[in-house]
Amino acid sequence: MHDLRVEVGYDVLQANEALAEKNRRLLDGFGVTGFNIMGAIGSGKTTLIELAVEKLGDKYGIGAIAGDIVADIDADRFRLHDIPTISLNTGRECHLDAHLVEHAIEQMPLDNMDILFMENVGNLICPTDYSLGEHHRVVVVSVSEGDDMVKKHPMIFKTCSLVIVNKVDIAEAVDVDADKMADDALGINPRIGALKTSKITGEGIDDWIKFIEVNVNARR
Ligand SMILES: Nc1nc2c(ncn2[C@@H]2O[C@H](COP(=O)(O)OP(=O)(O)OP(=O)(O)O)[C@@H](O)[C@H]2O)c(=O)[nH]1
Ligand SMILES: [Mg+2]
Repeated sequence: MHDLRVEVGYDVLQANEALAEKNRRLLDGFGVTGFNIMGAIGSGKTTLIELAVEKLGDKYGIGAIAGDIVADIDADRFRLHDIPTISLNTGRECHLDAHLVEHAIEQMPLDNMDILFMENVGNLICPTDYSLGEHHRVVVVSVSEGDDMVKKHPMIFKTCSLVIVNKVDIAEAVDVDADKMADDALGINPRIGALKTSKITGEGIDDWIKFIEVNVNARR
């Protein structure tokens, strides 16, 4: 019984990986760079995408997928920026998967896009094993989650090229060491890039924008 469960899980992940590869090839064909933005609930994923759209929207065609259990709240925030947006509600599932994203990108104007932000469901565990067809994986944590948050959820940090420690403007108020959170991520994955950011002070936002641009331009 136990073996059967393991095999089923493996098959599901294999099938997802095949679909993710199909999505990636589709994005490649249109020269679109995909970013899978993962992270804890309320850590600032939507905010960081909005800031990127504000700074890069004149220069690049940007589209967004808003993944949530229910509701269109994040999708509506993206739509306010006048970018093509698809809302994906997962129901009881705590992550997006390649099949959902396949249907979303079918509806997007890929020929007018350079960047696709895929905001995953707020969760540091479930999205880890499910590739969406992205080119880059970013994980957002914030100081308000406590400075042990990274060490408690090591797997997701192993799969990402960038960790963003957000809301550093309130680090002192919540008595959390943002540097420790970044160092913990580097301890888990020495190749990960680490940024500390704040929408309030603007700290690190230029580096976030630079990360996006460098990776988009590298694929042109
Ligand atoms: N103080 C502070 N608040 C922030 C910062 N970034 C985001 N917030 C606030 O944190 C709250 C959650 O931000 P969102 O961007 O919605 O977070 P999210 O990760 O998209 O949330 P979910 O999609 O619900 O998981 C909002 O009230 C933001 O205004 C920051 O740098 N500093
Ligand atoms: Mg959000």
